[in-house]
Amino acid sequence: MEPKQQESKLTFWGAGTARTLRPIWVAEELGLTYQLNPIGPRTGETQTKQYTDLNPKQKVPFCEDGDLKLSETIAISRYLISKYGSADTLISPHTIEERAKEDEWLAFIYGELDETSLYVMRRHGALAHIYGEAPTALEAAEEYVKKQLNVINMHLQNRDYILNDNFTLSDIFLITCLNWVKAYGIDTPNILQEYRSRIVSREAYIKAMEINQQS
Ligand SMILES: N[C@@H](CCC(=O)N[C@@H](CS)C(=O)NCC(=O)O)C(=O)O
Repeated sequence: MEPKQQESKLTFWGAGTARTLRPIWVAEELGLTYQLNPIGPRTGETQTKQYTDLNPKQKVPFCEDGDLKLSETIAISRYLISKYGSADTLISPHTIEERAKEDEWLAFIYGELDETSLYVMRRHGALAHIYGEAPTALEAAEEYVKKQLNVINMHLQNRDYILNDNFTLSDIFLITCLNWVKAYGIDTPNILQEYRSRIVSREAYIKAMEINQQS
């Protein structure tokens, strides 16, 4: 199947974080052409009037595709795949049941791993000067990360990817969190380390990492 035609000009805002990597990686998997404005969080670049008019949340990443303006990594990534994905690139699951399983994993990875634990570690670790010192929360969040990793570890015992045999958006979200886990030096079960090693050799990932580092 031919990749779907890209009609409008795609622009991303934001580079340099686990979250900004996601839309860039999706776009690379899909073979899209896009412009990147590699602004960073907490550099003042998200606080300008121009950017605040675009995204009142003053956060990255952000995506513009023609008239569509979109924030939130899950929404942006899903949109790109629904709009431009094909059987040769990345595709959303076909059936309602498969989509429900993808939702289940995305909600778990984003809700439990990213926001509830890794980002808590970031807020009260490297960003404690902004969000406050909270050593108990920091310690509890690390334990919480390990608990979630165990669940994923059990799930990946007999599978190559989160949704069985297909590389999907759930894997992109999980790898960006596993990179974060690695950077924090948190013990990671072997199965998850092997899973990560397999996926980070993808051409689109390597290219996206290079592009995301240009902040
Ligand atoms: N729920 C948002 C989170 C976005 C987010 O918090 N981005 C961080 C960088 S990773 C940011 O822009 N922080 C700046 C700030 O909090 O002021 C998403 O998934 O896109």
